[in-house]
Order: sequence, then C-alpha cells, then structure tokens
Amino acid sequence: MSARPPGELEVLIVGAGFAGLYALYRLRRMGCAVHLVEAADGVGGVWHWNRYPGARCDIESVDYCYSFSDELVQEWDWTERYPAQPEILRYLNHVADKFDLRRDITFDTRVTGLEYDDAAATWTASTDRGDRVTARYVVMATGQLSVAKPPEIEGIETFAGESHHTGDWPREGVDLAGKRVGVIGTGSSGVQTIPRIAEQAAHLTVFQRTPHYIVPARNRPLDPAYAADLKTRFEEYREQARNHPGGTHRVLREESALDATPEELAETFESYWRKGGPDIQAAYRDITRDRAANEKAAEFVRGKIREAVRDPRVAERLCPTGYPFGTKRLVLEIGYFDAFNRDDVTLVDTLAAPIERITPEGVRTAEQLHELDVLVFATGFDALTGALLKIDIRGRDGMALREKWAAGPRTYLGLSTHGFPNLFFMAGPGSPSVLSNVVVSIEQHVEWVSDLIAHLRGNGLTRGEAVPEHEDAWVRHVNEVAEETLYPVGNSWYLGANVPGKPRVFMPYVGGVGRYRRICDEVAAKGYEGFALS
Ligand code: NA7
Repeated sequence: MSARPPGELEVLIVGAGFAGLYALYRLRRMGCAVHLVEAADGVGGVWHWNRYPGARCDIESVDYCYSFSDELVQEWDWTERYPAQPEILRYLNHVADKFDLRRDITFDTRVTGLEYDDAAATWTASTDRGDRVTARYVVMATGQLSVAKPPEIEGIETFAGESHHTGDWPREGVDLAGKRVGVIGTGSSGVQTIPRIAEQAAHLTVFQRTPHYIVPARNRPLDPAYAADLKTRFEEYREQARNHPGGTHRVLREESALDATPEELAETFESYWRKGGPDIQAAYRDITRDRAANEKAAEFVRGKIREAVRDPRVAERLCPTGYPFGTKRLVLEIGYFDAFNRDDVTLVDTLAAPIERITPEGVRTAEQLHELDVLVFATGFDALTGALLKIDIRGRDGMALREKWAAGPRTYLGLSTHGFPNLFFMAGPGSPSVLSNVVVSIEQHVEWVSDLIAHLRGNGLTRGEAVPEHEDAWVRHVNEVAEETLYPVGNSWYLGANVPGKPRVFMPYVGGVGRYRRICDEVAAKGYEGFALS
C-alpha cells in the first residue's frame, strides 16, 4: 500500500494519467506543495485500465506524447504509427521514473469527496481510505473517458461465465482460448478487440447495435528515419499542432465534396483510404458541416465495407446508415472487417433482434439464446462528466456539482465553474480536448492553469473563480459552434446519449485547439478576464 497523502497542501491533483503527471511535474517545479492521489496501483490513467487485447491509441504516436521536455522527446523511441496500450503505459512509467514523480503520488486511493471552505478558500478532500487532505487548489485530472459504463441489460448479474468491461480489463489478462466469447459494442474498443479475440476464441459472437463508420488504421512500424527527422524539429512540429484545430497536422482541404465529380470523389477518398487514419474527415471542407457532402464520404465507406466482407447480408448489417459520417467518433480498424469473413465469428444485429436479457448461459435476443463462456462489454464510458460527478464535489455554500450540472455541464473555458473556486478541470466539458489530440490539449490546460495559480500566488491572492456571465457566454459559444456542424445530429457520447437519463448537451468545444488556445491566451493577457480573483 502506498504512503498516505499529506494532510495539508497547496495543490491536490486527482488522477495520474497524462494530465495529472504533467501537472505534478510543472507545479512541483513552481515550488508548490503538491501531491497527487490516484485510485489505481500505478500511473497511466485510462492506459492503466484499458488492457484489453488490441487496445491502441487512434492518434499517431509522434503526436500522442509530451512536448514539455526536449530530453524526453529525444530519448523516447516509438515503435509503431499508432501506439499500443502496453507501449503507452511504458512511456508514462518512464515519465514518472525520469522525473521522480512517484514520491509525490499516493496510489490505491480514490478521492470520494471534495468540500470547499469559503472562509479559508481551501478544499478538503476525503478518500476511500479515510484520509482528509486540505489544499488551496485542486486539479481534476480524472479523465474524459475513464468511467466504464456497463450496458443496462436485464439479468447482467446472472451470467455464469466471466464478464469484463474493456475499460477495466484484468491485469493478468483473460484466457479466451477455446472459449465461446460474446462482445457487446462496436465502437473503438469493440472494433479493436474483436479481431484479436477472434484469433483466440473457439467462437466469437459480436452484438452490434449501431454500425459505426470505420476506416483502416494502416498501422505499421514507425519508420526510424522519419522519427529521427521529426526529433530534429520537434518543437516546430508541435507548435503547428498547438495551433491546429485538432492538435494534429491534418490538412483540411478547401474543396467542396459537392463540386467534385464522382471520379474525383472516388480518387480523393481512395487516397485517404490507402493512407489510413482519420484524416479522411478533412478530405473536403464540408464533410463535417453539410449533410449532402457528408453523405458522399458515408457512401464511400459503405462501398468499402461491401468490398471487404464476403457475405453480402453481413456486409449490409455492418454498413452505417441514418446518421452522418464522423458524428460518432470515427473508428480505426486493423483486421476488423476480415474478422467477419471467418467461420467462427457471428454478427448479431441487435437493432433487428434486440437483446432481451442476459441469462446464466449467455445473451438472449428476440430471436435466440447465444450461449457463451465469456462476455465482453465494449460499451463505452460515462464521458467527460462521469469521473467528476462520481466524486461528491461541494462548492460554496455546500452547492453540489451534481446539482449545478443537473441539466448539463457548465464551465468557463472548460477549466472552471462558478461556485467552485480554485477547482480546475483538465480535459473537461467545454474544452476541445476530446475532439483533439488530447495530449496537446492537456499540455495547454496544465500550463494555463499553473500560470493562473502562479499569478494568484505572485499577487498575494488566494481565490480564482469563474464569473457567471463569462461562464454563460462560454456555454453559449460552445453551443453555437457545435450547431454550425453536424456533430449534434449523431447519437454519441459527445452528447451524453449513451447514458440513460444524462442530459443531452453537446459537451466538447468544436471551435478547435488553436482557436481555443488563442482565446485562453487573451483571457490571461487581460488579467484573467472572466475570473474573479481575490
Ligand atoms: P463507444 O464509442 O461509446 O462504443 C460503445 C459501443 O457499445 C457502441 O457500439 C454502443 O452502441 C454499444 N452499446 C452500448 N450500450 C449498449 C447496449 N446496451 N446494447 C448494445 N450495445 C451497446 O465506446 P468505446 O469504448 O468503443 O470508445 C470510446 C472512446 O474511447 C473512443 O471513441 C476513443 O476515443 C477512446 P451504440 O453506438 O450506442 O448504439
């Protein structure tokens, strides 16, 4: 068991993923009395928990990494275009070791409550091990996709075999050899794990509700010459990403899909398909904004599925229709469609034959009972607000964050919310993080918030709180830019649509990482406009 956290601190950080580790590094260098509390027994955040076979990042490794230390950039060598979970976890462990972060981390300890004392301008955290920690500032680095959400299916607790959620996979792995395995869910996690499970199981049954738009990852070993060249100009390379809408290097083409001939469309989409990755969304300027333009990309993807899957009935069931391309997160695949050409993989369309219940023997749909030994829930996460609202957070006058956000999250810049001074969210709702290369967003959040803390300390101030009018204006702005796109049309976790009863609010900021950074910089330059500092 890890040592207990100190009782008094200047800054408490919750969560040891990408955001928490960097926040710890930076705040410690500023001379803050800072400590991090983490529920898991190691660092890594979501990469600690998502150990399912095939788990991999859908952002390229040369982008999905820190830039704050040139030494770190120079010494770390990624091996693949898209990094697999074990490699990312090794990287984060390397970071924790290199910067000696573990001495200020308490593991195996979950923060369960946070209570603000307005007179003292401090927060008191309580943990599941009975600790009470008082801190002036709290940095919530609790993750945007970190609360695994099992499906609401009747009888789920009665299943006699083993069942696991992809987002909480056993460290020792799961023996699937010779087993009858069922996977529920075909988002990024399901699509990654299905081909790997198919290689091991005696038989795999895939329960698909909504077919997702899926494009090839074309993963490959990273070319050492390319990686070495990037290292010679990494800062410049990263600076482009910091000012890019998605925090990457994707080029948004200026042409309209509606002006292109069928031949041009086919040729353009084909070139993206060959290259692999999510950039196909930027093949035409109007794919994310215009339904007719979007449909061109959607139909191209459907054509590819029909080519890839031998049984035309299965192919048709795998074809997404009825919602725009890219409005649920675009999924990258490695061998997914091939898996359905195997005799030992069955696709069950739960829109046609809904799951009625889980029984001790397996999954019963309207048509039949599918007998299973192992059941895998690739059913996603309570995204963006889940990890924050799991903690009983009480701001000024005992106001509960759960109450304040009952109709949907409200933040200023995604970083802060009125009534909860000195509490800062990393990759929170209202920030562009989840639609971006999240590490670029995280570095910006950590740097901006630690600069704000430095500003408060340097001016003898103890309190920074979002002003209601500025928060309202930010919420309006987040909604307005979302409405200019097709995103709110898809029934996605961006909207909370995957969690019954969750308010339907488009949570991420689609205005882009570069624009967001400029807004945050202007706010800081104007003496933290929109924050009441006292
Ligand atoms: P996602 O993208 O939320 O996918 C979850 C999948 O599970 C999706 O296909 C859901 O279908 C399906 N699902 C959820 N509940 C049910 C029930 N009750 N019955 C049948 N099917 C269900 O989660 P992932 O883990 O794949 O990916 C999340 C993000 O993590 C990913 O985008 C990356 O950014 C990393 P639905 O589409 O709701 O019909």
